[in-house]
Amino acid sequence: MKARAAVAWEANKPLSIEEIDVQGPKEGEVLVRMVATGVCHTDAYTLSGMDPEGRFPAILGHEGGGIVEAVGKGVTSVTVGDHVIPLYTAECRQCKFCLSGKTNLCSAVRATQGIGVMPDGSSRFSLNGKPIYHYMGTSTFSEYTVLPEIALARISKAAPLDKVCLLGCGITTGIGAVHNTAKVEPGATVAVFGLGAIGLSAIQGAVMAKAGRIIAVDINPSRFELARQLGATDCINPQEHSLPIQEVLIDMTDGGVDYSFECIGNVEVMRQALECCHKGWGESIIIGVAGAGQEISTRPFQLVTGRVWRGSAFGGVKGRTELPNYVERYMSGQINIDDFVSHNLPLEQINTAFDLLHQGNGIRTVIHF
Ligand code: NAD
Ligand code: AHE
Ligand code: ZN
Repeated sequence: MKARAAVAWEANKPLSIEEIDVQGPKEGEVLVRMVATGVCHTDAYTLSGMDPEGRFPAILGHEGGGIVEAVGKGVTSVTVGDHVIPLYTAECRQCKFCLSGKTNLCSAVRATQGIGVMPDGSSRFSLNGKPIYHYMGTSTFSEYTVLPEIALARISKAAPLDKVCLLGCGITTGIGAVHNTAKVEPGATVAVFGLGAIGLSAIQGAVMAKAGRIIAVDINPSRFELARQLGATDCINPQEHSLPIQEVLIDMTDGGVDYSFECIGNVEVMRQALECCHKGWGESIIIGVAGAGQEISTRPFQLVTGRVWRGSAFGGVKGRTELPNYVERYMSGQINIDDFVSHNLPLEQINTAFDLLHQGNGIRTVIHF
């Protein structure tokens, strides 16, 4: 079938809207009609050419909401008409990772996903006979996309797909990192570095966890209003301080924070986020994705004296099992999504969404098909 899609032909070039060919779902696969998708910083990161897994031409996008259009042979967990959120972290419920009880990372389709193809090694997208790569196993910047059944969360049909699409990445990642990765406890002091959709969601997660103090850090002060509205108790712009930000935070908190979250992808800030943690127990969670070749560093003494570095992918959330409940919590008013949608645009204007993201204008653009 034909579909309108935003194709990334090469790194650092605007996406181009094409009418592509989409092959029907093979065994275990599902064809999804995308209704809406967010644009996450990770899409911009891959488009920038800094992603070691970035392959071109590709159809980017991983924060979608859609409706099942057709199912391949053997598919049992979703049916035509179901509302779904694509999962870049699949959940097969059978692999060593899924059975470990220790992680949400699933190994079933991750290797082929990382090289831009479906589990059988081929792509379902093409233009004039030339294959186009999938991205993160989701490719939500296409009107129609194909995913393995194990990479779909079936959600309530009552939920607005142009809002809950943001649970496909940003909002779930921030909230999940607080609950599943850090396991923030009531009364804890938390610092959040970077106040995009991920950092702001870490703030809402910290409020749910009843953190005592939530310090929001960003160099873009236009982010502070929403941060406060969501529950940040302090907002700090490092550019307004002459001391290194970790020292500022240590002074503010009688020795450092209990938990910090890096939601930027900047390795210097990752160091600051670790070093602002309290001696003996402070934990820093890396959520941000850093470019190819970049490395983190700190004095080992920081770890010897009890600080802990962790990382979090998709907030540690097992998508098929847990995402439907995130949707329910949005529907019952426990999770804020609406305030994160700063712009709505048609697919044809998707490059404007990337411009807005680079300008730090608004939080999330939702693309409508
Ligand atoms: P975003 O661009 O919307 O927000 C990033 C924020 O960081 C902006 O407000 C920006 O002003 C701020 N910032 C930039 N440099 C800073 C600095 N030096 N100090 C303080 N603040 C600074 O991005 P986003 O979509 O919220 O994504 C954030 C990061 O999380 C990205 O690296 C993205 O790739 C990553 N991410 C990771 C996961 C995961 O599962 N681990 C999931 C989603 C996104
Ligand atoms: N391709 C990059 C890694 C990118 C990365 O870390 N992705 C996050 C999700 S970002 C969503 O906005 C993630 O979940 N990672 C775990 C995984 O399995 O990819 C690289 O460096 O190669
Ligand atoms: Zn994302």
